[in-house]
Parts: sequence; structure tokens; C-alpha cells
Amino acid sequence: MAESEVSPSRTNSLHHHAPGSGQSSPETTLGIGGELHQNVPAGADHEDGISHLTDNFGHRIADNQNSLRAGERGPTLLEDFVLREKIFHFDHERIPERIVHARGSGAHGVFECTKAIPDLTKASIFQKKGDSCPVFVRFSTVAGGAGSIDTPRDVRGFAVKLYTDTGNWDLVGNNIPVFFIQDAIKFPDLVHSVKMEADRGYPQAASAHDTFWDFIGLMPESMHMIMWAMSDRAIPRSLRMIEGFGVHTFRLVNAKGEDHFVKFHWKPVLGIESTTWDEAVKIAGADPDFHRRDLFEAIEAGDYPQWDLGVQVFDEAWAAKQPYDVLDATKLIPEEEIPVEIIGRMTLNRNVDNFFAETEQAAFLPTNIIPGIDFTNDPLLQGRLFSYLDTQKSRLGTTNFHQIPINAPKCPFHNFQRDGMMQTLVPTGRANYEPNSLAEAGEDAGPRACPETGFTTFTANDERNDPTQKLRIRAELFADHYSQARLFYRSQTENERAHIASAIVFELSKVRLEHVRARLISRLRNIDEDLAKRVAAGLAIDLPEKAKAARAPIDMKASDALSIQKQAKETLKGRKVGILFAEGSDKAAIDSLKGEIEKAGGTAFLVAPKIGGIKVKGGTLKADGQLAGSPSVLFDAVASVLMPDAAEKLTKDGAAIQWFMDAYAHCKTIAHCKGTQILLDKANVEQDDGVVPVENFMKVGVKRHWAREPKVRDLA
Ligand code: HDD
Repeated sequence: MAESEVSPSRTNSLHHHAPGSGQSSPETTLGIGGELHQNVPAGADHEDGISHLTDNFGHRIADNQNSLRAGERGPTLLEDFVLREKIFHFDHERIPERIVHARGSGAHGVFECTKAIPDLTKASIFQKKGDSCPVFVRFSTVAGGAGSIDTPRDVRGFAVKLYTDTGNWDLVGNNIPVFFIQDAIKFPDLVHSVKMEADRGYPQAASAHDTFWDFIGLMPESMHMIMWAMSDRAIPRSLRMIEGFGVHTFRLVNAKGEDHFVKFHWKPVLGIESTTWDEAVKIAGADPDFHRRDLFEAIEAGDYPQWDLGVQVFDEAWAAKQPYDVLDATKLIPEEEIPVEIIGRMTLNRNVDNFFAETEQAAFLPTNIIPGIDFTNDPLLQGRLFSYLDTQKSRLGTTNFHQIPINAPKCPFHNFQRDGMMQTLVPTGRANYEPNSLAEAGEDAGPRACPETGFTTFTANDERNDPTQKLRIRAELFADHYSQARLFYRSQTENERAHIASAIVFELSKVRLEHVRARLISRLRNIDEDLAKRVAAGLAIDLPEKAKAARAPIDMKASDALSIQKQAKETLKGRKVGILFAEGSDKAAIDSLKGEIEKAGGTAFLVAPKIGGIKVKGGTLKADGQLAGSPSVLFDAVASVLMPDAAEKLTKDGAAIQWFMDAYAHCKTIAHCKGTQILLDKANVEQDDGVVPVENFMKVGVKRHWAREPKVRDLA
């Protein structure tokens, strides 16, 4: 009988995260969550650091290459429990993906309070500067499936789980501070409309199709969000460079029981950075995992992404004076009106050990709130308070999903909930009800409610609300659908406005139903006539009649905080520069440029026509990436160190020409040596402030040279 050539039973050690782990300790009998690394499954031995391969019940496996057969050429036997268990488990490896936000990337980190605010809230995490707690964050796109690309035009989910000492606080937000709809009852319609169309099963991860724009055109409340979704916010460069927003107005409650309204903001320390649309599309082909890889590699390299947590705090009296309703999730509060006060910093410093166990199984719940923070009557938030708990049961299959280590609190949890599918805790004793008097007989009576420190719901005294009436209705100011859409649009720079117009033209050009295109433009006329005209001209259709507005829009004061370009950070920190070299290039020049980039906090990525090792002046040099697989869209700026003959050779390589052509079209800095000129000419790269000799790269640095844009794109 032929022997297998593969040596059996060599496995990596298994990480077994078992929440039931400390079960033998008396403290944990009623169920303490927390992370445990149990390295070896029961029954396995260690020998020279190698553990024995076993099945799930600890039986050592002698052969992991061949199934059990009746004779050398005979059928496989039902008796082969090793095979059957392995295939059985494999067959069930996938769980339902999230109905929205299926594609995501997660990381662990820490949150630290940098400014105590005990006057505003009794939340334990904000009582003392320097106090900290672990966090887990999951970023996501919304519309695409779990295996879809990272760079579609889409909202990005920004879900943070803070494991505080008073329980988990999940701030389940987005990178856009407003939402498409005002009432949760419309959420299934919104999601159905944007997902793949029901009959044909496409498009994947794209809003550019009939049903989405049909729904949007009929829902004028979505107009503000649409401005954001069509802006550069929806095509971020890196997850490390997006803002995060809690979206809803929440409430802070202090120890005296006094309340304030609050909006939560996460501000990226690296600044906000986006791609251009053409770039995003090309990245999708070059690296569908662009954002996931970027986040993972940055954390692995110790370049930890950070965000400041900010709050906008205001009271009921201030809210009542505004021309919008603060309970309406399609409205924001301009930072110029209520400044964002920074109270904490979050650092993501550890990648997950296992994508499925942690990122995929993470369950975020807006109902995870801690004493000192409370909900408001925002009708979108109220619906979310139901939806998330509900969805976890179908996704994770059991009401005990809270016991999965990524979801379990890191503080003790004790209650009388028992049993259920996949129960991993082993509660002891008879006390599974309350009240009980078992303590009188010396038995463990289990936990009791804590009126002093437990969560109590804040009772709002809202004169505008009569709780005795049951109404299917929206509050008066919710009817203003256009003022803030206009505010957003008019707060953008000239070319940011052009990007919005082009994005709408692109999306509507994929819409086949002509009446849908026209209806959308009729709504744009309420936002900005010029925008509507641009879009109509871009589609070559007549300007339709202006849609009737339920409430006439007002002009609000422009807000610079809404524009990315008005707050751009010109820095090399966290940015990646591609350096192209080839045979004969000057190694010293490359080393020196690389050194300077790294000193400034950036990453230098060497690109060459071949990857293994190239003869250069001064030795041999290995590239980090091969030219055809490392297009310039993957970098924030490009540089080249080439001998004229090598550059001449590259003029016959489409990938090399495209490298410069794209860097130029995407308004990036191009630093080049004299030898490269022949390639630049071939790529139609014209001289400007951003096209500089390689020795001047550090003076110019990484930034977008927007003045170049009219030369490479029709912004009309
Ligand atoms: Fe939601 C997931 C953010 C409205 C129902 N949502 C989900 C995630 C984020 C958001 C970031 C991914 C969490 C993760 O990484 O696991 N959702 C938002 C924001 C909203 C919002 C910022 C508006 C302000 N969502 C919203 C409404 C409903 C839902 C109105 C339902 C009525 N959302 C869900 C869900 C998901 C979800 C179906 C899918 C997977 C999950 O919850 O755990 O329940």
C-alpha cells in the first residue's frame, strides 16, 4: 500500500478561547466572561512544542492524509469517524453573513479618558483622566457581501465596543454623521433597494442601480445623506483616516440625575483622507482587500491608528431653538455651533488572532449602554434598539452569543438566565430564580438587583410630547429635507462639489429607468440649482421641474468641518510612498529616500519590474512588489530612481506608463530623477508643483495637487 509523502500530525498549536474557562474558580461559577487562551484541546500532549493532532473529543489521529477504505481500491467506510467529523465540521463552517455591513475588518485596542467629565456623566469611564478600558472595533462597508471589495462607494460602519468596568458600551456608528431615513420602519426598504436586485442578483456592493435610486428619489428625507454618500467621504483612502459618528443624539446623565444631550465623534489622528473615484475603482482590481490589508499591516508594524473621542454637548433649551430637530438622524449639529470637545483617545494596537472567532462573531448592540449614558426618542435609534439583539440570534444561532469571548464583558456578569443552545457556562447551585431565601439555609442565593449603581432610565420632561397619544406620525421639523443637504453641499470646496456632481452623474447613468433619474434631479433643485444643472447636463437631459418641498429649505451658515479638503493634513505619517526602480538604479539614492520617508512616519514600498533581486548600482535590491501588481493607486505619492536606459525599456511596459499616468491623474506628488523623463513624457505628465526632482520630495511631501485636476478631469 502506498504511504503518504506528507508527514502526518504536524499542526500549529490551537488557540482555544473558552469563556467557560475559569469555571473552576468560585468567582466564575455564575459566568464571568473574558478571554482565555487554552492552547491545547483536551487530550493533546506537548512534545518539543508540537501538539498531537486529535479529533474534537481528544482522540489522537494517526493519519490525516487518507480516509479509511475497504481495501486499496475499495469504497470509503462509514465507520471512519475521523473523516466524518472533519467533513461534518467543515460543511458547517459558514454562518449567515450580516444582512448589512457584512464586509468588515476588526482590531483590538484601548480607550483612554483624556478629560474627565463627571459634571456631565456618571459613566465610569469618564470619571478620571487616565482611566482606560479595552476596546474592539469593527469597520465595514454596508451594501456588499462578506467577500466583496473594500473600496466601493459606500458608507463605512464604525462600530466600537468598549469593555468598561460597568459593562459593555457599544457605540455602533458610521463614518457619516447622518442617515438615509428618519424612522426605523423604513430600514428594510432602504436595504432591499440598495442590495443586489432581487431578480438578477446584481450589482454587488454598488448603489448605482435602478432600485436604490428609485427608493431614494421617493424619500426626500434621504437627500442630506445622499450628499455625503456622493462625496469623497464614501471613498476613503484608509480606515485609519475616517471619522466616526454615533449619529443619533444620545443623553449624558450625571450622578445628580441631571441630563444633557450629546453627539459622539471619533476624529482620526492621521486626518481624513479620501481617494478619487477613478482611483477607488482601480484599487478594487489591484487589491480588493486594500483597507483590510492597510489596517492589519499598520497595526502589525506598530503604527497604531488612533482616534480622539469628542462630544458635542447641549441641552433641551438649546435644542428647542434650532431650525431642525435634534432627534432627527438626518440632521447634524454644525461644529461651528457646538464645538467638539475632546475627552478621550482610542488606540488600535492588536490585530485579531482569528478573523472568524473575533471579527465575524462580534455582535454589536446599540442596547449595550452603561449608567451615565442613555438613549433619546430618536425614532431611528428606537428601532435599532430592537433590531440588533434580534439579528444576533439568526446570525450566531443562539441566545448565548454573549458568551463568545469577543462579545462577553470583561467585568463580572451574574444573572438567572439559564440553558439555551451552546451553553458553555456551568452555573452551580439551585438558585436560578429570584426572590429566593436559599441564603437562610446557607446556600448560594445568587445575585440581586442594585438600585444604587444599576442602570436607571432617564425620564425626560418633554413638553412637546404627549405620551398618552399613540400616533404614527413624524414631528414637525422632520419635514425639512433640504436645508442641511444644502449646508453640506455649499460647505465643500469647488472641486469637492464637482466630485459630488460627477458621482451623481455616474450613479444615475447606471440607472435605466429615465423617470427615476428625472425625479432625483427634481429634488436636487431644492438643494442647489447649480448642482441640479450640472447633473442634468452630465446626463444630457433637460432640467426637470423642481420637486415640491414639504418645508421650504433655509440657508444655514457654511461649515468648514464638513469639507475634507478644508481640513486636510499634509503629513507623511501613516502614508505610503511607492518608489520605482529597475536595473542599474542608484541604491544609495533609494536608501536615502526610503530613510527620510520612514523618519517622517511614512512607509516606503519598493516597486520593480521583477521582485526577486535586481542588480543596482551599489549591490542588489529586492522589491516589495512587482510593477504590474503594484500600480500607483496603492500609494499616496510616487517616486522613481531610474537609469535612462532602464526607463527607455519601461516605455514599452503599459504598467510603467500607467503608473505615472494614474499618479498624475489622481493629483499625487510625483518625485522623479532625470532618467525617468522619457517615461513621464510617454505618460503625458506635465510639469507642475507636484511633479518634482526626487531630491525635493521631502519638501513637497504627500498631498493632493488639486490645482492639477482641471487638466485631467472635466469638472464642469
Ligand atoms: Fe445598523 C449592523 C450602523 C441603522 C440594523 N449597523 C450595523 C453595523 C453598523 C451599523 C456599523 C455593523 C456592526 C458590526 O460591525 O457588526 N446602523 C448603523 C448606523 C445606523 C444604523 C450608524 C443609523 C444611524 N441598523 C440601522 C437601523 C436598523 C439597523 C435603522 C434596523 C432597524 N444594523 C442593523 C442590523 C445589523 C446592523 C441588521 C446587521 C448585523 C448586525 O446588526 O449585527 O441589525
